[in-house]
Amino acid sequence: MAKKTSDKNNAPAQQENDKTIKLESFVADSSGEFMTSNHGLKINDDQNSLKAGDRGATLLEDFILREKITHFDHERIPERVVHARGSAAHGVFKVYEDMSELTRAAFLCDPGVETPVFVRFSTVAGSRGSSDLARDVRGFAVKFYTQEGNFDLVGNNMPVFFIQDAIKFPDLVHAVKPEPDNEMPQAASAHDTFWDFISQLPESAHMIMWAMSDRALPRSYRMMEGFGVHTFRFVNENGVANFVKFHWKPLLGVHSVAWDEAQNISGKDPDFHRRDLWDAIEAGAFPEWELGVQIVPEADEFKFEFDILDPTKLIPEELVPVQRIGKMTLNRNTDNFFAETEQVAFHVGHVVPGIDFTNDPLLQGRLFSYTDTQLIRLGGPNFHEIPINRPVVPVHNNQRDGHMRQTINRGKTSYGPNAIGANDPKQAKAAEGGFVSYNERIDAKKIRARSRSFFDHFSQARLFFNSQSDAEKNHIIDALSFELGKVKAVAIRERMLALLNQIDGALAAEIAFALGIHIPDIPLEELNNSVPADADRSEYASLNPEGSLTKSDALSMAGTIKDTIQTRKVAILAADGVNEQSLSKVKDALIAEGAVVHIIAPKLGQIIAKNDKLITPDESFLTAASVLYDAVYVPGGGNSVATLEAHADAVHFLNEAFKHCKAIAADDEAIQVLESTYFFKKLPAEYSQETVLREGVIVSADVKNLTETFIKMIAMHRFWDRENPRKIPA
Ligand code: HDE
Repeated sequence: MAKKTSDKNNAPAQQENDKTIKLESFVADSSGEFMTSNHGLKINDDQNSLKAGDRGATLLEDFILREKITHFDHERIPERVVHARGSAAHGVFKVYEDMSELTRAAFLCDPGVETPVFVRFSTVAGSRGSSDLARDVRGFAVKFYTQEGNFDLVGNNMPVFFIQDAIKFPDLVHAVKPEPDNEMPQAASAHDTFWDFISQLPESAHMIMWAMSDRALPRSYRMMEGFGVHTFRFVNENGVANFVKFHWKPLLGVHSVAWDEAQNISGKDPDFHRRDLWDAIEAGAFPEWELGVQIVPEADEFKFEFDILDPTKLIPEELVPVQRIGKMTLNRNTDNFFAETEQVAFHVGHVVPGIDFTNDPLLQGRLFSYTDTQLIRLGGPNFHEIPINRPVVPVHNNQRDGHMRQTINRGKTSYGPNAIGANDPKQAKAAEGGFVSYNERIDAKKIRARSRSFFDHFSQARLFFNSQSDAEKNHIIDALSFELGKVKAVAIRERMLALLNQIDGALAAEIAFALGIHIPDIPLEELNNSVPADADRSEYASLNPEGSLTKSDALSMAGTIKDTIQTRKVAILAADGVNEQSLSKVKDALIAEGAVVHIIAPKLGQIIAKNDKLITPDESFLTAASVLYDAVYVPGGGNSVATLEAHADAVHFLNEAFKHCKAIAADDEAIQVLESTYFFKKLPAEYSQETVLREGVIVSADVKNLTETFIKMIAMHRFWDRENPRKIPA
């Protein structure tokens, strides 16, 4: 079987694994083949339908036309009701050490085992064709094809959720989706129905802080954390259970873009995240995450100030550290988007022995929803037979038939117990790998209710806000001011201010100022409107205790990994007459550090450098945009500098890069170009290297010094201090 290799930049081969080998048998490749009908008949004329005369009516007899058009008419399937917009890739996972003390899951017990994975990232609210850069939660769904069956870790890039009980999920989704009368706005929560719902539901407060934070605007899927959200259980060989929270920690750090930038990217390249993931894998820069776990012994279930079954709460890393237990690497792009990314069916209920559930009421509802939704989306009960969904281990049971059944089950018996078929397929004992549910004791009355232990709706929202850097706090304030500013009903804005006031008075005051209204005095007991008809409202009143932890560094992105420029995109602006030596030196140094470098010129074709060398630009100012890059460099060269200085798009490129707090470097010879920007005069006339570094802009006559400083600056990702004072040049 052919090994799939990457053809670009001598990148490492995109490796085979158990799953990709199995997928090969379903792959069709038409290279060098004759065209046939779906039934194998060779097609002679695919250009003309069968007609009565060359101008004549088309004949019903044309079975070839009918087959082709009919298939086309049925090409679409319903998009996912949530997480419709997604991108996926293949990869592998390996555990670092034997985890058998905690779990009997075989793929977590043997560091020698490499488990194939398929990972789909997504936005939540938008349709399939919507922009990647919507302000939204991101889905982070991982299918592990283990030797004990598939384990799906269907998580998000935020560790908590909007609601505490699955019964509210349809309401949440109806509220956030485009409004039903006019189907607006697309892929955005900034509208009345979303905030109307949220403003009645204080349990959403914590998640709202995450959703309004920079986490909702990832720079890349490759630079996001992932979270299982719910508390799950690990169960070991002896049946001993521990609670577990799952985390994914990206090795490139956690980084975001600015809101203004996100909105621009949505126009310039709505496929920005999809392209970024695809390009990185094609180039052999395989994205990596470490799998982390927080372990809580069963005996400690009630030791926290919050309920570990409440999905609006996280377990602060200060209280329970995250142990990194393995690494996932994505190393192969899909062959076919529909067959793989669209048809993949995740389900939180796909577990393996050693991993089990808790009574988190959101998780319990999800356990129903995921199979159910595939029945409509993928059209019937045999979606597990679609190649991407098949486990790598054989499937044997007495389930039969149904739409599009692929398996040809041999034998007379499709029931058990049976004697005719020697009772096969047989049940597996626990020791033989059979799944046995954790023996949790439940002794309770049947009741529709919410536990009082779920009613502290604000302390972790406050913990999150307090843990943010100043820049991150400003972004949250701006996001809420934007979103609530888009809300038309003043009463909704007011209710939201009352809610936010419970989180932090100064936060609410800033937003009230932006909205030009006062914070209404709604008592805490009256904030929760998610109350059963017969209930005493006071029983459903939110609580707002102080919380003993005031700050958790892990919740801020400020301290993330900032020592690599791997896969960062750097633009070099150049025109005829450019100084080729400095351009090439900087370019080579950036590439050596793993960055992706594009030369951008006034037009495509070739640039004639000052030393007469020909340089082929990757993009022109027409096809590129500042928002698609992480940093920009302007080399010297008299004519090039004069051209760029007079080129509105080149100056705009730099202005925008500065506005979005990106690293900027220029040769001393190119200083005129910077002088045409709005920001350069802001730098002290006598700039020292340190001052320049802090600002994220370096101008130097010494290419070596420039390159070293530039690389450090790019690794820092953004210079958010530059947002203050805020100027809008572009
Ligand atoms: Fe989902 N969710 N969800 N969800 N979810 C779906 O399943 C649902 C929730 C998540 O890339 C659907 O196959 C309910 C939390 C991801 O294919 C659907 C509830 C978390 C994906 C569904 C939740 C998620 C989905 C739609 C509340 C983070 C995309 C299509 C009880 C831990 C998977 C589909 C992919 C998809 C239901 C809440 C993550 C309708 C009822 C919490 C990443 O079944």
